[in-house]
Amino acid sequence: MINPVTDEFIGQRNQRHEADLRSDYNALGEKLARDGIDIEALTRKAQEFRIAVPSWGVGTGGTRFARFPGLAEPRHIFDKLDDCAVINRLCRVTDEVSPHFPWDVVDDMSEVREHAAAHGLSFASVNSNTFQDRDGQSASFKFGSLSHTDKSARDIAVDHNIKCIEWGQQLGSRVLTVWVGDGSNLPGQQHFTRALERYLGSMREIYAALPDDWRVFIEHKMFEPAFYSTVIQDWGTNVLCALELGDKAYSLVDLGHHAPNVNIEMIVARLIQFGKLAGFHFNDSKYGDDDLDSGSLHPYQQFLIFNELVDAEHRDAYKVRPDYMLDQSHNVTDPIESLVTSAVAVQRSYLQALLVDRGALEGYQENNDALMASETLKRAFNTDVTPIQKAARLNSGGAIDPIECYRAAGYREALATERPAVKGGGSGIV
Ligand SMILES: [Mn+2]
Repeated sequence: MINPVTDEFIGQRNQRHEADLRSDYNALGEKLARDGIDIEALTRKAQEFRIAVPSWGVGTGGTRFARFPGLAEPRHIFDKLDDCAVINRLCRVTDEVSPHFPWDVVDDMSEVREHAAAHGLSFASVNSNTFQDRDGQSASFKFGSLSHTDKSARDIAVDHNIKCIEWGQQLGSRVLTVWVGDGSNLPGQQHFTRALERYLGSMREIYAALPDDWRVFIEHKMFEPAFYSTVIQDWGTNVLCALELGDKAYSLVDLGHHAPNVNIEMIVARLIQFGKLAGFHFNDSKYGDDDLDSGSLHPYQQFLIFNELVDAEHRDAYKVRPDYMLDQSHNVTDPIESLVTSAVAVQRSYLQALLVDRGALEGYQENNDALMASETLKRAFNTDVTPIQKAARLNSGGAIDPIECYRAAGYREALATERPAVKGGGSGIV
């Protein structure tokens, strides 16, 4: 394939920005030093930060109404990995890819692993898809999958999840993420308790098939595709199921899968407290969607979530560190650009949370100084950590200005002939 986003090209573009970066970095370093914060230590933390990208995220998404293909969209998992490699080459924090099955299945999965490895990529959690039927499937998922009233449909869904584990093993993954679209559209359509019992019965079979070093992440979602009720609708049902299944089951938080205005950072704190936080699907949301770019709308909420995560790190409260992943759909932007800026936005929240004066905050909390407790968080959030992020990328071989670099390289234009436009395809709305 043709790829103009080479290390050499990135290096050339960086030369235009290095003097400005040095000046901004030194100024921020002096400011932070007055608070006893070492900018070099923060830069190392920025370089160590990692967030996985979803294989489905690099395709152009759609809505329930239409999908407008972009230029040189990926045609299969190998093209998707090529795009993921470009994302990582630019921002250097996304060296893991989370695949979706059966979308990303090929006859010989070792080819997928080798293709990824050649790009320096490896695999995060594998995601099972039981929200659509395969060609010729003997029992439909129209009325559910793992919780279907028909055992033969449940069996197909269980078998698929077990196959996902096997494909994941071939890719070197160690986590299965299960999200089901099961639910109902009309009151009375489904017996809530019996549906959840059936779900748990299916999940116990999948859980029993997990290798010793594997975990299963349960993902809840309030609505969509079912619009009256869903079987795993919120974090409460999620964590009850994770507790029911056992030590290898954890609860995943997708930021867009809650009711509007829900205090997500508090849910995160609760899941950490009881050792059940799996990790995140990061995105942003305005109404009922789960697909906007991370940090594009509620950067303070994202910061408050990271405040809980850094607090937990500080208290050494994790049994297992949570996994970070982006899960968004890009209808009007180039997915590579959105995923790069979103990875940078999540990394920014992490760095801002590292700036919180935890000793001072605890003192204000103990003395019930509400205003100063809030101001302590605001002070960290209002610090512009951009120079740290740019320096981290430069140190790691990435682009100081990744979007400018990507656009200058002309990646899509270079691939336009090799990857002709196609209609349809998965919209990536999970
Ligand atoms: Mn998700």
